[in-house]
This record gives sequence, C-alpha cells and structure tokens, in this order.
Amino acid sequence: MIPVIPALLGVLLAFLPAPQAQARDRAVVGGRPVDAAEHPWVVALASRDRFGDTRSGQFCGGALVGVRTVITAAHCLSQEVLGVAHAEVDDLHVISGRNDLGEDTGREVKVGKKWINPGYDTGTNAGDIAVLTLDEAMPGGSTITMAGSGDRGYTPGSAAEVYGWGDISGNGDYAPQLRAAEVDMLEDSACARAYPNRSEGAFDKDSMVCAGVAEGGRDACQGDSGGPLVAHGKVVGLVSWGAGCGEEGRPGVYTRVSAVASLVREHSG
Ligand code: 4AZ
Repeated sequence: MIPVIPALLGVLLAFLPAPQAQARDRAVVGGRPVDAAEHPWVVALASRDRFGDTRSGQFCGGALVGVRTVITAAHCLSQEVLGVAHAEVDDLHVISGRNDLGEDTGREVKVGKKWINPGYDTGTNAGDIAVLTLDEAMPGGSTITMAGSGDRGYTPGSAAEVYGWGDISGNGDYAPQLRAAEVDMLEDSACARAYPNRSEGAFDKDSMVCAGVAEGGRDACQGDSGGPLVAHGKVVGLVSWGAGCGEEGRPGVYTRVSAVASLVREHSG
C-alpha cells in the first residue's frame, strides 16, 4: 500500500473527470411516440448527402414558426455536425408531419436562405439559434408561436414537452418515430448549479432556459438538437446542450426563444 496524503488525494481526484452515469432505457429519452401530423411545427432537418437515406437524412430538429420560417440551433449547422461547411450542403431539407423517417409521408421542403447567429458562442453555447427560410410555404396552420419573455411557460414548475427523432437511450439508438418527453421548466439556479464550470458550456440565464426532471430519466438527447421545447402552447426553447441524457442532476439546457425572437423576425423571409 503506497501511503497517500489525503489532501493530495483530494486534489488529484478533483482533476479526474466526473463519473458519467449510463443513461439506459430511458428521441428524447423517457418519451413516448407522438403523431407527427398532429405536431406539424416539429420539423426534422435533413441532408441525405451528409447522413444517408435510411432516416430521411435527419440530423437535427427545428420548429416551424412561420410558413416559410424554421428556427433551429446554430450548432446544428456547424462543421462539427455536418462534417463540411454548411455552404457546401446543397440538399438541406426540412420535413414536417413524417411519422416514420423510413417513409416519405408529410411534407419535405428545401431550405433556401440560412441565417446562423454570428453571435453564437461555441465556448459557452450562448446564442445557439439559426433561422432557415424555406423555398416553399408549409401549409397554413402548421406553425407554432414563439414565446415572449413574460409568457407563463417560463414560470418554473410549468409542464413542458420536448420533441425529436433523436437518441432514445443515450447509447446511439435513434428513433424512427417522432417522440415527446414531458419535462418541467426549472429555475435558472438548477442549471447554474448543474453546470458551474465552463468546460461543459456555461449556463447563462439571459440566453438559455433550463428544463428537466429532478430524478432524471426524461430529457432531450443527441439528434434532438434544434427541436422545440413547448410550454403553454408556445415554443419556449430549442434543444441546445447538456451533459449526457436524462441523468439525475444534469438538466437539459435550451436556447431561450424569447431572447432571440426579435432576431428571428429580423432574419426571416
Ligand atoms: C446533443 O448532443 C445533446 N440532454 C443535446 C441535448 C442534450 C444532450 C446532448 C441534453 O445534441
């Protein structure tokens, strides 16, 4: 047995990465399938060139906030996600109302203009918003309203739903069907406490909103990014970041839609 000075051991342990709990059995972990046709404002971002045909090329989510306007996460259009610069992806599509990504149901429309927030900070993840303008209009009545800063959906304790075709386990099991998980809108302090150091991304209450469940098990996950968090009938957040999926004490962090709504209006159409 090598004698180790306890204080030194403590210092050494502090520099080890925190143990990552494995999320199991939990697009969205801990969710349920929902009818995409009844939620036409939940859209998939897709590129078959980049991601292949099997899941319609889906790689992120988005929200239809105007018949030709989709909001999503800026990081969805990063070179890290796409493998190439977004300008080189010329088959970017938005898909609405497709229940199974293996089918060709619903509406699929090509993206024309892209606006990626130049203020997006890849270090802290602040300002994670992009606006896509579609070549053709989606049907009227298929949009969702962006929440304003005073909306009651932002009240901590409000029930919310997060939607996506992403990972359902945290282990890379991608959902063929649209799913939704019920989460709670949380106090800013819950995310400030969960993510105290900037190595993981820094929680900023002005540009981000925190949602999850205290016991874990219900959350957004990889592939859900850019997709909507909905409370009281309005989109309050977009899936942005978090540590793992559905882990206790590790809530999801979302782009605060009310904080970017005027930027979105400025850059749509
Ligand atoms: C991701 O990798 C990701 N649990 C998105 C959301 C969350 C974690 C990871 C939140 O796109």
